[in-house]
Amino acid sequence: MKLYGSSLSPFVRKVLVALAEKEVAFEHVPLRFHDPDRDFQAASPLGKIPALRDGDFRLADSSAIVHYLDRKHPEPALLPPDPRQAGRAVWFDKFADTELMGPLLRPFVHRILRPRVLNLPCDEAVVQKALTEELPRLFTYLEAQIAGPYLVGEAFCLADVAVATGFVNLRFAKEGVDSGRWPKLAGWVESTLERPSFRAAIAAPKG
Ligand SMILES: N[C@@H](CCC(=O)N[C@@H](CS)C(=O)NCC(=O)O)C(=O)O
Repeated sequence: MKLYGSSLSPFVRKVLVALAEKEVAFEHVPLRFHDPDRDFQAASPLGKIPALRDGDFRLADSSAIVHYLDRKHPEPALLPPDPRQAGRAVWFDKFADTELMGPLLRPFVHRILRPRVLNLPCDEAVVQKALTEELPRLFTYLEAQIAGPYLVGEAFCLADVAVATGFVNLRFAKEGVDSGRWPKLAGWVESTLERPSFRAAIAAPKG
């Protein structure tokens, strides 16, 4: 099995965590999005990372890949068996992808990716807007959702992976969750990112 994509990407990291949790052997190809590699292009129709190749099967999109892996390697389950919990896990995955990730990544994109990789300037005003206007209401929502060590039910699942992964990029940009204002969220982020699977994913090749 081959996973394409730099571990700097929160979406690639999501798959790296899933593979580590399930202890699946794989080869990591840490290329950037839109890399011309033919095999990668065949697996990722839009040129986005991550993409997966498993024998003659190819798949793009972190959520699709995690669902595939969960069926192929069911233990430990990342989609909870309980219908309500499964629904909530998919909700948090979607929330992370469509609502949270944009503003959560802005400090990383502007302070690190644009100046160091894309040869573009950092717009600190955009970063400050994310930190002071866009993220607080999302953090307040998450704070209200946390009642234990995991976002959904009694076990680590897709919801934890999908929401926590972007906080790694926030850390790369030297920002974090204010533990005075959002204590449960700050604690949950810290303990989730300490899991061996997250530590391995954070240390994985960046390309
Ligand atoms: N929903 C997709 C998002 C993937 C994505 O946007 N990846 C970024 C890197 S973090 C990318 O490849 N961007 C290039 C582009 O949007 O053209 C997933 O979960 O895999």
